[in-house]
Amino acid sequence: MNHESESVVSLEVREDGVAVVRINRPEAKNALNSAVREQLAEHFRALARDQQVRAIVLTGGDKCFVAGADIREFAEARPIEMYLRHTELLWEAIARCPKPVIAAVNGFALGGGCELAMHCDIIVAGESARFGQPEVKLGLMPGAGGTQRLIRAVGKFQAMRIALTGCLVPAPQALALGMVSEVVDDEVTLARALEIASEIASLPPLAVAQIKEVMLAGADLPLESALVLERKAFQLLFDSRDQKEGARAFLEKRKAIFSGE
Ligand code: CO8
Repeated sequence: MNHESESVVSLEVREDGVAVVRINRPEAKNALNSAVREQLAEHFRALARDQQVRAIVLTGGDKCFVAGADIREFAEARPIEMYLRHTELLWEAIARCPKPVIAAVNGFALGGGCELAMHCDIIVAGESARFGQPEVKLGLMPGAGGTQRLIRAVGKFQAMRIALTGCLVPAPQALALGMVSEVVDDEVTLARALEIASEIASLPPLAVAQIKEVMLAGADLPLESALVLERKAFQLLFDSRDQKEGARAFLEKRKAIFSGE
């Protein structure tokens, strides 16, 4: 690692099975330097394997989600140097996380910060949050999925407008475009994300994991192949105890007790 080992990303695992990953670099608006990226990846890799963890909340705190990649770290960089950083391996740790990830976004989610939010499965935004892909203003372009995830989320004409102008997208507009899942008062962003995470954490984890995997993998497949994938995952769940318990509890008019198996 080519950075100081200070902790810029904290992790808390709560009793309800929700993990809270918090980026904490306020002096640089939580910009993603190599320390933040590596620590994020380390936490996500560990959380993916932790059986106690059922859902993850990713936040940058009350003031700012993430103002992008750290511009200082690539101001003078050359292409081979950028290639050798292999930051795609760090992003992959988040993209491939099998547990649902809920972003709690207050303040700015710009550039790599907007891309980071789009790596998540659900985005809760505070009413004054602002999203954007301003890389074009730096002579750059989105480099961590921004062109592709944005166009898939909001369609061609809004994605082009946002990426080609580098404009800021206020949270209510982001909601109308389908860039975020919910907009809430700034003070309750994290609480609402935790509430959603906690609800998911109480549900059968095998079903939750299959839904996430099939939705993400299927979105990039031809419909017929995606439907086959869905059917196979659906059938697989009939081997889980939680499926039997869910059906029996419904028929016996009682609350299901899920074991996670
Ligand atoms: N990188 C480094 N430092 C930053 C960044 C950043 N992205 N954003 C803010 N900071 C620093 C500022 O330099 C400043 O530091 P200092 O106090 O030492 O001068 C401190 O944070 C506070 O920032 P401001 O004084 O600018 O605060 P304001 O409230 O006035 O403005 C903004 C906040 C609007 C967020 C403003 O800081 C800004 O525009 N930041 C840059 C936003 C941006 O352009 N982001 C895109 C970066 S490029 C990118 O993300 C490419 C992603 C590709 C990913 C794949 C990589 C391989």
